[in-house]
Amino acid sequence: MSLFEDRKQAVTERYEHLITRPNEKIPYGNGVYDRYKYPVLTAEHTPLIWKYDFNPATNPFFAERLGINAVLNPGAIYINDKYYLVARVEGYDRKSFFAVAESDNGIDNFRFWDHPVVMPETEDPDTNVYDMRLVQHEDGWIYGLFCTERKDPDAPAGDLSSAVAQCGIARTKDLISWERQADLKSKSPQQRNVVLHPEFIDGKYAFYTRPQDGFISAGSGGGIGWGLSESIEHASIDEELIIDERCYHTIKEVKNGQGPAPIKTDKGWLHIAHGVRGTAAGLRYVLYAFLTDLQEPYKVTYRPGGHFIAPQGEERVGDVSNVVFCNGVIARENGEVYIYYASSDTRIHVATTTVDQLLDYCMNTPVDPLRSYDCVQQRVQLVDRNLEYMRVHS
Ligand code: M1P
Repeated sequence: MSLFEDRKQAVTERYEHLITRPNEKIPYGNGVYDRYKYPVLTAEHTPLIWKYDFNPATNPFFAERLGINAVLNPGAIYINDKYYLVARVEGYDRKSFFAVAESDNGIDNFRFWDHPVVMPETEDPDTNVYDMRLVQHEDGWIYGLFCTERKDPDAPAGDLSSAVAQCGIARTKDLISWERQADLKSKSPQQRNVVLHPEFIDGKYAFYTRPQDGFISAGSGGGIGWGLSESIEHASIDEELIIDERCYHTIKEVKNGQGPAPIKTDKGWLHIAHGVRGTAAGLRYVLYAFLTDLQEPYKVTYRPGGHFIAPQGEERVGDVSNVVFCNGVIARENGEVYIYYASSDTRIHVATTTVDQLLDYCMNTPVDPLRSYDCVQQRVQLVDRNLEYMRVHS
């Protein structure tokens, strides 16, 4: 066999084995959700035809021509009995693009479609696009809101890092053809982690936002915001209300951001978000959860303290270590919930749970009392209640 055929066969077999490998639930969990042994998508899951030239005349060594560096931060949606992820795929050249992968069960066997998404542009071309939030809106469209990043036009000469992040908006019926709308307008110089609420509020489109002063740093801004727009074709928010603030000495001290669109339940809207704090080893991103009012989704009703998911084991290491990030969740009508989170900006995992477990978590986890003394009191109360319960029931 030629070197070309030999390598092609070995690489193809390894790829097929990877994308058909069954996943395994890690036993015991924490009673809130279950993690799985294998990531659901990695750079290695991307189709070989995206990376290799399959013609031996032009690629005698069966060498990679266009590498993929990472697969992360997917939007998620369940349509016609299938689980779809619109993943952020990052090439070796650092540019991200979107691509759809589908699975029958949501926990393994995700397979990318042959072609990545060709996202139309506005008159102001995007340098980089990433982190799509998929929303089935009650207006009948599926929306994808994502970050569009461009070089800061006001950056001084020689500054090749400063960028402006804004919210790109596109809509689709089939995840194949996308209609790009105008970017969201707001008063904030930077907008990332913008999410469309699935229902109209007062007849308007409602957005979760994250106003920031800088591309990386919240500055005087930050927090999860909320705003309304008459139009989605030319979305514009005049007033942003901060509904979930950053807070000193918590998991969201440096910044935070809404994750996927919230899940509607009879007890309110269930939100998954990310919180960031600074450490000697750099920023640490964890996930947290909260519940908001059913009629007034901008009013937080329950704030469980601390993190909901934090990077663990191998999840802690990657291109941007010590990060978990979530912008995709699937809530089935039967109450099952699939949380898709990326670790360290490198790979995608799933955690499974139910709406009942998430509501129990939100409504019965004590709030962060913000001071060590009060945290001890909180724990002592739990210990005392347990000892009393065990005494009575022994
Ligand atoms: O590197 C961690 C994350 O950083 C950004 O999130 P945020 O805007 O909250 O800082 C995003 O670029 C995200 O993609 C990335 O995972």
